[in-house]
Amino acid sequence: MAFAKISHVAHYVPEKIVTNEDLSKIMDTSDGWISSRTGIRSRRISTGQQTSDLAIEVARDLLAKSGYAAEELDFILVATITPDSNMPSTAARVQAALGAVNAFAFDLAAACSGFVFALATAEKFIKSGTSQKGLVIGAEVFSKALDWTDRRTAVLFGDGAGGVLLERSETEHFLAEKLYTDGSKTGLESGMTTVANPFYQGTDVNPYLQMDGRAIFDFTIKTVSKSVKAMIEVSGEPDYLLLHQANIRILDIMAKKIGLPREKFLANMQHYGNTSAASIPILLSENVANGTIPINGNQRLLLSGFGGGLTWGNILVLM
Ligand code: 4VN
Repeated sequence: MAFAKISHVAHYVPEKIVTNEDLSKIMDTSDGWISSRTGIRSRRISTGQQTSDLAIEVARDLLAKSGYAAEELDFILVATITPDSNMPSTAARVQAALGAVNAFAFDLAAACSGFVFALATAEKFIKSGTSQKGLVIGAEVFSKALDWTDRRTAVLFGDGAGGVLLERSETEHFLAEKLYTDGSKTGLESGMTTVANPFYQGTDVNPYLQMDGRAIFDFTIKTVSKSVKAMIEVSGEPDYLLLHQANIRILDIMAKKIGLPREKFLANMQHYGNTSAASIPILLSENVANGTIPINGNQRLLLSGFGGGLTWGNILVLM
């Protein structure tokens, strides 16, 4: 029987920091409003770097930390809804940049749940015995999908990438997993970025992210809380919960609803905003780097992604 484990983590964010104060100069908003309603104080914004550029930085760091050669990788999965292009995939661009000639590579689109969905997928390649090791990366340049005249959405998101090296293990590290989708509620969050194509001319397709914030917020509180609680009831209490970083108030409310101490809910959206599929792996990587999460095989981490689709999903992993 083969098992999978996360052996290394890495993240990369663009250099440029855009504060709430900066945003208040280009739209009718304020630091007071953004930070009290969302917890976000600043975000990183790409100046010319594409999603694959961010993902390649993460991939190179994962290889450096592990000591593996690019040729040893069996797969590269990139979770993104802001790919450089649909074809080639962002993952194929990463594969080429690394020279990972033995790896198959593809993108996976599940919005803010993308990293959790991709990690669940990658684990199966290892568990089935068909793959030994590979990279799972969440990467977004969300700034290119935002309507910078819409203060309801533009202030919420940021750019960045994070990822893990997943490899074969003799013991079980994936303790529980459950993924969900409700495609009937897709209108709560949508976006379409390829309107330059004449096919879309004369249609009402909107190129920018649109979000019914209240509805997404309520869905998260009600449905995602319930799913996390259900996992904990069956599989036990985690040491830390790494939830998608959409809004700090979500963490406060979820902690109460689930009945766990708020300190167990890690947060970094203050510095990065909502980075969609990148938010959980950036959070994981930062907390490994600062010593909060030692990779010692004893840390029970509950990863919870939720967002557009609607999609949501939870993984309880031992790291
Ligand atoms: C989960 C959530 C959000 C989200 C929804 C709404 C929202 C984040 C609207 C109300 C506004 C403050 C900001 Cl909860 C987004 C995703 C998708 O990544 C997932 N912020 N807000 C206010 O207070 O008026």
